[in-house]
Amino acid sequence: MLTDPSFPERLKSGAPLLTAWCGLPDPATAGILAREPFDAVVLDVQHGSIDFAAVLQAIPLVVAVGKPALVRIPVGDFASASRYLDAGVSGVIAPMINTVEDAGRLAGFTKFPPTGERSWGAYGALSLSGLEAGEYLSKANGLTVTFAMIETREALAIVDDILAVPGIDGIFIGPSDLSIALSGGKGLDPTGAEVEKALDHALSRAKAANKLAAIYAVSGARAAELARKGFHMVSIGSDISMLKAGAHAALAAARA
Ligand code: 3PY
Ligand code: MG
Repeated sequence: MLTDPSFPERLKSGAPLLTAWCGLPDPATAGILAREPFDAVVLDVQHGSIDFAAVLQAIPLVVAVGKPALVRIPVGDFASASRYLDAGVSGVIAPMINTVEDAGRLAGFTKFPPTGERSWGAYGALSLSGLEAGEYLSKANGLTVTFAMIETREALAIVDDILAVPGIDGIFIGPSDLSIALSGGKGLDPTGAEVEKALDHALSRAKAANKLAAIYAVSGARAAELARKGFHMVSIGSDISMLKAGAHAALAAARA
């Protein structure tokens, strides 16, 4: 099984894609969730305990099921974005993109010239895509998606400028950090009214720019609401939250 070359097109044209969200350090977790009916799997290196070596093992486990693997990199670690793309991820999600310069650096590390300055060495991606080197080079910018996370007041204020950066395929909204920013640090309310207004605005600006809009959902029910709004991709909960929910449900049933 090879990486899915239709992922960027499917994001643009089809029903909203739903992704798993993995932070646990064992790559097998991503392999297990990939076999559930998610459309893709995100490996969270920003807040998860999964590291570079484990992501490199997780990618082929996800691709083996015919699904795209994406990675969320740590804040400002743009060089790692190139390394994950070299290993075969189909998308990069970069947190805290607060300036046009941040967005330019992200695009620079994720897209080959003339759009960016990604350096050659896509050895994992070559075997997982089945493409010859020259073919991969000519197609790679369109085979992978680069998401800039919008999760601060600064980012919201310049969302049009971030969307306009060549090589930025779309935005990914972080509703928890956005709620902290919008409340001036007073609270965490990812489904509150202020966040709702902000995410509606960002979604409409992404659509106006003909770019992608993705978002994180705290639960399946919340993911359904966000998918109905028209987001192209919605990430649901996390491996840990699903493990805990499954344990709670089993114990509640056992003790009923
Ligand atoms: C946020 O909600 O801030 C995120 O980064 C999604 O996990
Ligand atoms: Mg965040």
